[in-house]
Amino acid sequence: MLNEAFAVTRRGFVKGGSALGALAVATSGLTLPFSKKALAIETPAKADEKIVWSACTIDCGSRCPLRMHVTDGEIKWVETDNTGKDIFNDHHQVRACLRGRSMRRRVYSPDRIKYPLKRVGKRGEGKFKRISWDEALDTIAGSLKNTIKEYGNDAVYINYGTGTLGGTVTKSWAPSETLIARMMNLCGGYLNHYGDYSTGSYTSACEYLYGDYMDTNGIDDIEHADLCVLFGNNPAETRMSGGGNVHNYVETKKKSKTRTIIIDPRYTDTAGGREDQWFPIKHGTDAALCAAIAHVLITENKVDQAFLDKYCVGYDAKTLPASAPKNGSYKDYILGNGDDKTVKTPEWAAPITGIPAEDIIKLAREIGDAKRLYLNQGWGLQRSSNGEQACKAVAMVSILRGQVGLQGGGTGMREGDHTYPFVRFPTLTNPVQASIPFFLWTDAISRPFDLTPTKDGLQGTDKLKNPIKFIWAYASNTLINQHSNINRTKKILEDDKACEMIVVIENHMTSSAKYADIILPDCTASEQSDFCMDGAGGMMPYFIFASQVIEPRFECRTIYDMISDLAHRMGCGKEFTEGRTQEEWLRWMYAETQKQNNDPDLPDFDTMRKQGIYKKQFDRPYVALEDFRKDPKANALNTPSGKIEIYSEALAELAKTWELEEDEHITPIAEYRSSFDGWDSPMRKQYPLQMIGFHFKGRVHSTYGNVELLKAAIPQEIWMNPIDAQKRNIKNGDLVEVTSRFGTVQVCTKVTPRIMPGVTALGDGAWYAPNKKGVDMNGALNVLTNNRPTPIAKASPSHTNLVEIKLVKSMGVEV
Ligand SMILES: Nc1nc2c(c(=O)[nH]1)N[C@H]1C(S)=C(S)[C@@H](COP(=O)(O)OP(=O)(O)OC[C@H]3O[C@@H](n4cnc5c(=O)[nH]c(N)nc54)[C@H](O)[C@@H]3O)O[C@H]1N2
Ligand SMILES: Nc1nc2c(c(=O)[nH]1)N[C@H]1C(S)=C(S)[C@@H](COP(=O)(O)OP(=O)(O)OC[C@H]3O[C@@H](n4cnc5c(=O)[nH]c(N)nc54)[C@H](O)[C@@H]3O)O[C@H]1N2
Ligand code: SF4
Ligand SMILES: [Mo]
Repeated sequence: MLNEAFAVTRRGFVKGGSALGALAVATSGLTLPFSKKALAIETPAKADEKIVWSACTIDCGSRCPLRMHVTDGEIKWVETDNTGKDIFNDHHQVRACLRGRSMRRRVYSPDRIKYPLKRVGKRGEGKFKRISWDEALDTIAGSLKNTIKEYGNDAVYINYGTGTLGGTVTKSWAPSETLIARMMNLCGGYLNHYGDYSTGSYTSACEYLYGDYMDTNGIDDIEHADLCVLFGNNPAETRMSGGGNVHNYVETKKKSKTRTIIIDPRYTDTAGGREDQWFPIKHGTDAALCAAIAHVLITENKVDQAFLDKYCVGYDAKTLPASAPKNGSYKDYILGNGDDKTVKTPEWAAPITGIPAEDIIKLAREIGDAKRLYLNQGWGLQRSSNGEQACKAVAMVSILRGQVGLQGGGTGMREGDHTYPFVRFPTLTNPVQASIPFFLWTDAISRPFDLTPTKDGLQGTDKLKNPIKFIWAYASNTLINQHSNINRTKKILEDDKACEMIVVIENHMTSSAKYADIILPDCTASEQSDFCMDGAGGMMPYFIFASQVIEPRFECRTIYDMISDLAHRMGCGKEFTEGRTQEEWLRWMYAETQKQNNDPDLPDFDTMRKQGIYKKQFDRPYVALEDFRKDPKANALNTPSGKIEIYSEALAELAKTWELEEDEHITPIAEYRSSFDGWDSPMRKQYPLQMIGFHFKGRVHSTYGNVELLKAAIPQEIWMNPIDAQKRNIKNGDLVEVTSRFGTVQVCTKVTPRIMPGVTALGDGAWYAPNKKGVDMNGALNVLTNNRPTPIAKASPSHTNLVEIKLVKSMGVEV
């Protein structure tokens, strides 16, 4: 399968968790000498206080150091990075956001799981009794051995979870890079999954177009561009902190004044007065907008023909593969010579996108006139029922303009960053080949033997041999809260004859934890030491040494400790630990990193521990595919042709052989086709409003979602345009009921012209809290979402939703 051939994942590391593989990722650009004297401006500790470096390791796309002030063994307050000169891109400070600074409130939360727990009521009821660690681990080992004996290793599944993505020992994502995977691999393996909630459709689109997961130039590269266009990308919420890309964006924008255009159904915080223009667009229609832009570029002679001829396949007849129909090129599609006989004019795109034709023409001309175009897409538009085509269509604009591999240009994908290679915990190889799409894990419980490669994207096997019988959920709330269509998932999990054992390893009593058979109480990042990284750092990659700040609370144990103990019960304890403690593994990883990076600036282990953070400063923004641009033969892409596949024969083959529904489309070039639950769906009669989700500054998914102070400061609200609100007699702040065909939630409104009419938006990750009738009272997004996967990647279309909204209680005011 094509997906299997590609090695680099979205966060820059090689699939399969090979420690050495991490080093294979190239970094580009020059490094500046690191000033070893980037000394801390010490906040003086009080006499009885100590300050310990820690970190926030949640998956927000950034990574922040925290400096914990501890008195009498208790964290009293939290500050952040205070090292360096605080000059942008001169080892600048990596300042944590409000979430990280409220870490203390998570460590001491009343929701903390204190002891190992065993379910006593029905599954999902949330009734547990305290048991000893020995009983918990014996039960798990017994169940695991039984599952493997009765069914096989492929009946064991490690669910997706990103709660501690930023750790190394504690790393929870990718599942194949966890300590659970290491232990399972020593016991014969587990059922794989491919793809992820973050970038499922995006990754698939990249693989067919560019041959691998692909990013674009650093966002700080707008400095070298004449024009910046951001499609569905909102770093002000999704890449926060002083190390994150919002900082890089804002500082570079201040310096360069590069004209910036935001394309998003919402007027985002990234726009926030800094943008030059905002184009509100109907969700799921970016491919139509991009086709119309392409029409203007082609008819006004603004495409880079030499680039298209040399680096690409299928733009026009010249480079169209022999297997393609004569009128099958991208140019044919745009000019109306394709099978649909439709010319993709701005007038054609206007009613689809909601953007007037004259605005599309103006935008296309600006794009056509920019010598360097920094065009970048977030992952919002790919979380749609036609997400794969939207991604590819957006990238086409950069490709038509010949921007790939140039400083100030880019591939049209999401921003990348310089990285600092760090050797990881080796998690070994999974002997099991079978792999399901990440989004179909519930189907692998409820209808495992129906799943096929051509209908459901099964890989590595033609048929599953077993249903999922045993689930590991480590630092994951995707059992319930974060997976689409909660009401459906609940029913599947409630049957404990189907999936027989669910083990949740958590800090807090989440909605997913309530569906566990055994819960293991984990240490937080504050209760153990680890190296922390994997945040987007722009021109300044860095890593953090988080030291143990306080003793483990209650009976919590570290993941290394508990899985080592379990490995002994499974008969592979020695192989699992290799005789090392957690501290010794940290020393091992650091020594390997020192050896392989050969970086004279890296301090020794003990100095690193004291120093807390190590920053590497590059002198120019990261450029994606720079080598390919310089020499496309020597640095051929991983596509079958080695070139950018505007026309993909692999996709043409899928279109012919895969089983698709009427409203699903696979096309070898980037076409616009609407899909299920789209803006033109017949369902809109009943559910007239589109509802997108978005990643929200108040939380990272569900994490931090139980911090009362954050909830009060940044309340959960559904965004509605005043026109839609007035029609329903709804005012700003009113309590409303939002209903899709999958469920109902209650939430307050934010009535605002910051969202276009016909579209509404709800932040992802509020904690699921159903009342007796099953209506969620917290605005939990996944009560409303569809579990039907996208056509190619079989990924989550979770921003594509149709809803109706009605007033429950008038509490608001006119705006
Ligand atoms: N509708 C809709 N659904 C979505 C999305 C969307 O946009 N819309 N986004 C999707 C995306 S992109 C993602 S990545 C997923 C994220 O889904 P998840 O990976 O489930 O992310 P979180 O909800 O943050 O859950 C992480 C869990 O880790 C726990 N945790 C934190 N720190 C620790 C620790 O130190 N140890 C342990 N054991 N646990 C810890 C937290 O308490 C939390 O329960 O959600 C997906 N779901
Ligand atoms: N604070 C915070 N930060 C986070 C997270 C979080 O939960 N909270 N989650 C982290 C994770 S795991 C991930 S994967 C990333 C997610 O990063 P993204 O996927 O990029 O974030 P989203 O907010 O889902 O989408 C980005 C924007 O796309 C817009 N959008 C939606 N549909 C469309 C469309 O059809 N067309 C266009 N043009 N725009 C559209 C949304 O309004 C939103 O502003 O964020 C990470 N950062
Ligand atoms: S949530 Fe993200 S930006 Fe905020 S402190 Fe944690 S790592 Fe930093
Ligand atoms: Mo994500």
